[in-house]
Amino acid sequence: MTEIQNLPTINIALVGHIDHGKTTLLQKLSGKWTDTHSEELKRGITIKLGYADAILYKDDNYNIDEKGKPYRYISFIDAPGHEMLMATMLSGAAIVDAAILVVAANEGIKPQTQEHLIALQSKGIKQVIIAQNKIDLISKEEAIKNHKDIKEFVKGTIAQDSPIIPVSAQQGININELYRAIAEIKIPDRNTEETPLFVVARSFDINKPGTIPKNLHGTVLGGALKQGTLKVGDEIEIKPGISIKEKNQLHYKTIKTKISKLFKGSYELKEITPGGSLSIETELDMSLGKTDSLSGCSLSTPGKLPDITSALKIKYSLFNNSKTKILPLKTSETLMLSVNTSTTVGIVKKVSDKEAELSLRIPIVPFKGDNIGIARNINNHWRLIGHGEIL
Ligand SMILES: Nc1nc2c(ncn2[C@@H]2O[C@H](COP(=O)(O)OP(=O)(O)OP(=O)(O)O)[C@@H](O)[C@H]2O)c(=O)[nH]1
Ligand SMILES: [Mg+2]
Repeated sequence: MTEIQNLPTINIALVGHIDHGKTTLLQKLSGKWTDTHSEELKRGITIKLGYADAILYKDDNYNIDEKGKPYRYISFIDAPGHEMLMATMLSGAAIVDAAILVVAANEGIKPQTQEHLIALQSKGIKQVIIAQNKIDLISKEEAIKNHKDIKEFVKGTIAQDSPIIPVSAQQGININELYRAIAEIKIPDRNTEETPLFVVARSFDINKPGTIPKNLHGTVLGGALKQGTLKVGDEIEIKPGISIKEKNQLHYKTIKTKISKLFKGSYELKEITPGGSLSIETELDMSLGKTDSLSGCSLSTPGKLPDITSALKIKYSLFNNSKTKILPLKTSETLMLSVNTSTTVGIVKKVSDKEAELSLRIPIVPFKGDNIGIARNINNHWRLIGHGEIL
């Protein structure tokens, strides 16, 4: 157990265009299939974030078969590729340190290959590995051509110097090389002394039907600890908290509770520090966290979180490059903003070419300097057009 706590830990998201093989690759990397919801199985696509943890061992090769010495603890997050699920993908990107961008070699660069790379940038992620997948479907010449296309595509982006690793997720080809690249990702400095800050990406009820009341568990919050340390027994505060409708207006009520259990993946721990997919079991009534109702919230010890706000001032830049021209932001236009694991919609009140002030429909917990993804509604789809920082 202490071994788990002391293993260097990294959170990695799998991102990329729909059907390019993220979930299949994650299954090979972690040994687990993360698409489990009935709708996901029926449609063959990922809808919610998937979670799978693995311990990487170092022997002659890196492996997850317990050969050699434990080297790293990895929490993988599987993101959906469907264009309508970009907000979910962004919330996943908010809780990772690095990403694997999956590109199916037989299809090449597609709209969400590009959009997800931009999303990583908007979340401040700098470490990217590119998995050139489905190489079993193409010839050597096509693979070389696709490799060149990928190189061209990443020029001038955060993935400019990323390794491009040819794999077949389905056939299990070259997964070792991917493990090696994962082993080489630099683990960010973890700050365990600062005020704790946990961002919630999901909330759920873990009780089985028919559990007798005295054995009932409280609401569980899953996400990432960005800084600090949390211990069993700690008092915590959750913001914006629960929404209450009064006279047709939504109000938010901060929640106060206590930590009853802590988990890193499926391992129960007495305290947690940053790194890994973490879950906090609270003393809250289990009905409060049902169906992700608390996802997007921030959590800390009481009195430490900033007041929630519906008025936001940001500094921003648009993703203009030689291929895409993005129209400037306009006053009165509606934008979708992704802040940590939360998504909100805001109306532009004031704008210059570098800064903007927005009025938000759902309030956020504003941390100065936090990254923001900015999306605009284009032909009924939210498209990422820029990124910003809270002022
Ligand atoms: N031939 C071949 N097929 C693959 C490979 N990897 C994945 N597939 C197939 O591609 C299809 C899509 O795979 P998924 O892993 O569900 O793709 P995904 O990227 O997770 O899709 P979304 O989550 O919906 O974005 C499935 O039928 C897989 O069996 C591969 O390396 N080779
Ligand atoms: Mg998938």
